[in-house]
Amino acid sequence: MAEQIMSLYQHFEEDFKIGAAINQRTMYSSEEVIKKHFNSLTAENEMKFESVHPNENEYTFEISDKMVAFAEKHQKAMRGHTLVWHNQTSDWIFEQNGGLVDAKILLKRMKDHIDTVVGRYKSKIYSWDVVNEVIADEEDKFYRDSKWYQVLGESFIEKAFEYAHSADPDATLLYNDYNESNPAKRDKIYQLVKQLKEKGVPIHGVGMQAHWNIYDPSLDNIRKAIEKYASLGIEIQITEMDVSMFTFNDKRTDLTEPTEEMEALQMERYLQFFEVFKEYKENIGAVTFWGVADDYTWLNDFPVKGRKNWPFLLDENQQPKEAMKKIIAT
Ligand code: HAH
Repeated sequence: MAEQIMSLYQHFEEDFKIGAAINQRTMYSSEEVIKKHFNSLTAENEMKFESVHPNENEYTFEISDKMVAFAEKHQKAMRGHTLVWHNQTSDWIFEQNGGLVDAKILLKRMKDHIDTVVGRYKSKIYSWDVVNEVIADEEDKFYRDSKWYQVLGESFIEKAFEYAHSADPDATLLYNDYNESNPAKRDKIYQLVKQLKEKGVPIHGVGMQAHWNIYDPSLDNIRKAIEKYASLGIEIQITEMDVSMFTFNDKRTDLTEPTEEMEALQMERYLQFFEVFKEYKENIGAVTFWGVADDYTWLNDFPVKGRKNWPFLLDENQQPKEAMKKIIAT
């Protein structure tokens, strides 16, 4: 008989939700471990702009509806990802008469999108990643140079939050980004959210994507980022956590399984992360992994196509790793 282990989400029930990103395949292939270990779900791709709104007058909700029904059936909370982003967004929204769309029309299209998507899942989705990744990675630059920014300037950010809030006044609305623990980027994210709050924009929190690895970022920088965001009196969610076995610049492709050293480091890091999350449980509403188990992760194609990675607490056989057992035992 398989060894019994307590549930990860039940272990943290008093602290924060434990989430997983699911897709059309993993929601079925991992159904049992999802039921057992997670109480919050995010669609990995299926609610993104290009998935639900391929043409101006065409919304495609078949798959996202299935996911919401799956969450309801298993009594899991559901997060929404994502409304306004520079990636995986249909080209038509930025086009008009063969050129770049004008500001008024782009804003109207954005409003229609947000009204329709947020409205459809009103009271079924507890929190939305309203705006994703608008801060630049370059230290000397504040905003990312996206089509949203080119056409609307920074104003699209507050508009997105206002539209989302009127479509579902009860949803927790987040600004979501990666490299969120890097001090320079952290300070820009902080400035952005602070300015929005001061203007009275309905933003309720920061999503720290947490695409981390077994070496970076340092625990100290993670702690400082959480502290800084928390000082704004907003909610923090860890929205897309994974702990890669490789640093971002390590492009090696020779491994068919993780080394023992990698596994040991990953365990140590996971234990430290969850200790910090516990410390800040008053500020943290949910900790979501960007997948379920090591049998599927987007990192198998990013940043190196076709390279295996093992970033989660459940292994390739969807069995708990030592790290998971230790987390549950503490
Ligand atoms: C995230 N970006 C996105 O929010 C998520 O929607 C996607 O499925 C995976 C990761 C992280 C990211 C990126 O898109 C490009 C470079 C670095 C990090």
